[in-house]
Amino acid sequence: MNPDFFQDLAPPPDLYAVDRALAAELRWRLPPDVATVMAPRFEALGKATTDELLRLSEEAERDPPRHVPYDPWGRRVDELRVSPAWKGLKDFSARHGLVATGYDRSLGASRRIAQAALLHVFSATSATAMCPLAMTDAAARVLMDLAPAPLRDRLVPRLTSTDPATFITSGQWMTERTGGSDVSGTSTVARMMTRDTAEGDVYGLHGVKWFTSATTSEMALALGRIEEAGERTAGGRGLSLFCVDVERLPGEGYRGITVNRLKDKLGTKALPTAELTLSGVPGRLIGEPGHGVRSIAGMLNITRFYNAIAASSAMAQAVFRARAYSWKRHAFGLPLAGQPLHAATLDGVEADAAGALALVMEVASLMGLVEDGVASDEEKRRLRALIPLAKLTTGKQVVACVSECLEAFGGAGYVEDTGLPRMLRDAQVLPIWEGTTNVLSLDVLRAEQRDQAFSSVLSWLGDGVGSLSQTLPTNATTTLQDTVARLAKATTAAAAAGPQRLEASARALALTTGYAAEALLLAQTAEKTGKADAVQRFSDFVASRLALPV
Ligand code: MFK
Repeated sequence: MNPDFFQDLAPPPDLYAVDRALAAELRWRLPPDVATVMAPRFEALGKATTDELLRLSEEAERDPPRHVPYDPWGRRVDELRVSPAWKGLKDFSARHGLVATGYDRSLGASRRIAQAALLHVFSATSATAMCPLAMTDAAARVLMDLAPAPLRDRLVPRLTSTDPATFITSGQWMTERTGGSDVSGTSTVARMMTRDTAEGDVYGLHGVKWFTSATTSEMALALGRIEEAGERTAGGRGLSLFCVDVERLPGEGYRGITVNRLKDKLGTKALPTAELTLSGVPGRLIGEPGHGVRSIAGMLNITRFYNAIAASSAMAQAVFRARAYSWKRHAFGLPLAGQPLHAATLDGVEADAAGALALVMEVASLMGLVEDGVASDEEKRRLRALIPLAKLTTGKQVVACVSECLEAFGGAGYVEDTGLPRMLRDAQVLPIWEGTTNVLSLDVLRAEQRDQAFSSVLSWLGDGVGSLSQTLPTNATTTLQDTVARLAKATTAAAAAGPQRLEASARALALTTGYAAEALLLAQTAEKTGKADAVQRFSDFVASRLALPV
């Protein structure tokens, strides 16, 4: 062994160029005209991720946001100092149309698939700039669906702009000390300021928001409880949704908002996440008063979709870097890649990443159909359940996958200045943000009770595994069919055992369904593309996720 040898680490890759699972998904999911229009955009973004985006994100990570509460003379200024690179990331996102593509009608119902591919290529190298984009897209959707026309027409073109000079981002102010998963505990009150403006009724919001990410955004959607003549309706039914313009007053901080502090988070360090006190900041009512939870649920469905893409992207990047290392790193006289156990471990995580991406793409496909108004009732029901299922399943997968990839680097994976531990810290937010695994499992249960949305996923799984072609490996197909049959039986048994037992089983049922859905989609991708590597990913996924270890 040469004592002068130093190992090195592959930089984050251009996922558009290297992610074979992404290539396979795009091959069968995008119609030829959309594929032709999008190909140069995917290429340009992919290339930029390895230079401009990488430079910006590394600078933003090196120079995290700071809260400056007072100026040198003691005036409250509440400055959130972010790196110029954080602003650069926003401009980059606008130029590449990362939000706009989801609203580009020229791409037809495939626009969410095209957008998901862009975001998958972008997210893992974005220093969590994906988070404001998620809330921006979600705010655009909610404003399009529910805002008075003048408000919608003022803000939506900016939220979906491709021009950095006009592009704005949005926050989502929901979580409070008194209400995290259970927003019915929200204590922010909304007092009427001005009725019947062109943009709707304006209320002054008073309260404390405990987690507000991307606090440098120009606007936010916030939950509050309308108080009239000192009276408020308690619980979730008393909440309404408001649109807040976040304005800075020169030398005086924010209008009606005090920044209490920035959160000291485990990861996502480049992203400012603050606690805010609202003292009369004006908010325009969106949607019906008292239906704020239902209104913000439209936002959550989009941010959960982004959360799943952030997971698929982080997994793909981690796998690629571990794979690249395995070709360079020698041990026991061979590169790691040539060692059967190491190679099989990497095949398993690569298949896991492909499964996560396949589920993301299925959600994107259904979302495009629903937003275009061409989805069947069955597809709408399936989407209702697949969004939380995709979010919760990929949230669990990404932490396990990134952890496994760090292990593949040995001690280097545990050393800060390799940059690798950051991947694990950043991954850990994904099962938490926008609803934990348990909260989302219970959401699936409620979606079943209300709309039979889970049943619709089970039927789709049953039909899908029943019509897989004989050309796929029999072992894998049989294991998947057995899983789906066991899942259907377990669901019936849990439902028959009463509400307590059903609720206690919700997580196991949801995760098994998520994995089965990913396996089915990988099988379908293998069939549709006829590619040997896609067939291999299906087999590897079933072996690592659905089959017994021996
Ligand atoms: C990236 C870096 C981040 C940095 C760090 C961040 C750390 C984390 C910070 C956070 O706090 S993130 C936010 C975490 N919190 C959540 O995600 C909320 C979790 N809770 C839920 O998802 C609840 O299910 C929800 C609040 C949405 C609703 O619970 P409720 O209050 O029991 O209401 P309910 O009765 O289930 O639903 C009310 C209405 O909304 C119903 O419609 P109707 O008014 O017509 O009856 C529901 O059908 C509808 N609804 C609920 N969820 C829906 C939905 N509709 C469509 N899609 C959904 N998903």
